[in-house]
Amino acid sequence: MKKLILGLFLVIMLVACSSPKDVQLTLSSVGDTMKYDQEVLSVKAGSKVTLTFINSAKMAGMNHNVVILKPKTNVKKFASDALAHGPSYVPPSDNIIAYTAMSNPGETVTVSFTIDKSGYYPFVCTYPGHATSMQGVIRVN
Ligand SMILES: [Cu+2]
Repeated sequence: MKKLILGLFLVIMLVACSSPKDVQLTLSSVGDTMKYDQEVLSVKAGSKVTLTFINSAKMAGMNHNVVILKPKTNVKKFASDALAHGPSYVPPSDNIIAYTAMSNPGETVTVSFTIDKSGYYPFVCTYPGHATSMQGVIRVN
């Protein structure tokens, strides 16, 4: 009986430690369009998120990134500020949570970050001309 309890205890500890706090998210662009394949991603607050972005374009000039912003950021204004900050197109801003490198067609880039507070965190591609159609939101709860 004691062994069984100890065994159960170990199983519970293992489950608790293989923490669901590490989360892998994968996002892609859609072919040669200025679109992400998902507009809503969901994670639990406090998760250590590794976001992999696959640039699935084949056409030259279809460069993309993923810039994750604080809730209620004015994305339109942020994207217009970004235009003056090539080649990364990431302007200095307190509203940035994290961002990937600017990817070339066929390239995969990753970024890791942790968000502790629940909310809706917009993400956007800041390559010139893309922000209007290339947006989404990370729902943190
Ligand atoms: Cu883009």
